[in-house]
Amino acid sequence: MVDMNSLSQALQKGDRNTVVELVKAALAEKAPAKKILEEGLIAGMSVIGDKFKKNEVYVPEVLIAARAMHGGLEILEPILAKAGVEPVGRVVLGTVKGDLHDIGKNLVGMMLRGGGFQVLDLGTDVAPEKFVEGAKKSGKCIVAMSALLTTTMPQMTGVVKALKAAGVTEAKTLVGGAPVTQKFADEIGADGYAPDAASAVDRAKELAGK
Ligand code: B12
Repeated sequence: MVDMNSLSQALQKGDRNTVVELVKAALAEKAPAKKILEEGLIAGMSVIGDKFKKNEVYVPEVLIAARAMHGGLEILEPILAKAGVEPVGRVVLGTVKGDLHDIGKNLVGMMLRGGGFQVLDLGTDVAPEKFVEGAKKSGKCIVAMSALLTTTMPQMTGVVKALKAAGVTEAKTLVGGAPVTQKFADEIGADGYAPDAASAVDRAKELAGK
């Protein structure tokens, strides 16, 4: 029997090959895909998330663990989709208009996927209307915005306003990026702020009501 803890451990070490092998072996033993996802992959990624918050691991370790996670998810996703397993929530993610920084955004996206969210990544330099379009497509979702420049932070205000103007009331907004603060989030009327990728998952879960 494949032990979910060894799968979690392999993910934490960033050992993609072992993760892929163990996921395949667990499926061959008829372990439910949801269990493999929750007790193996998501459990491992949340350990990495906690360590990242405490500065016990750094960006490269998170990226390697996320790559291993991705290996496992590729195998599980079609099975989960067929079984109709609902994601924890949907996130429309992007770096705001005029801003090309995407390392932090990508990390946030990886951790959110690791937390069981379905992520629509719109990339960088995303105009408010693109966020609105993505949110309309996704229905009940979280619009997550990243900004690394003080000059592009005001774009977040634009997105919050554009969502309201378009009547997209089902979408919550989450903001982050090095210059962004809780105070700024409050000022622009965003629903949430998180200082790092691991906390982003906690906030997103709160916003999704999970
Ligand atoms: C790498 C980098 C670049 C790369 C970007 C490559 C890429 N693909 O991303 C390049 C070289 C392209 C670049 C360009 C520029 N850069 Co630059 N860049 C950086 C640098 C060194 C690191 C940013 C980074 O990736 N950090 C690592 C990640 C993991 O951290 P992070 O982004 O903060 O993300 C974390 C959190 O903030 C949070 N988070 C991030 N997004 C989100 C979103 C949500 C929803 C949530 C909840 C959380 C969250 O979680 C992440 C993970 O924990 C910073 C300096 C710094 N130390 O921050 C400057 C910096 C951001 N850049 C700066 C500048 C000025 C520029 C340029 C204008 C330079 C120029 N004159 O051309 C251009 C602008 C280009 C543009 N239009 O965007 C300034 C910004 C100053 C300011 N206050 O506005 C900085 C601070 C450097 C400095 N000290 O002057 N840059």
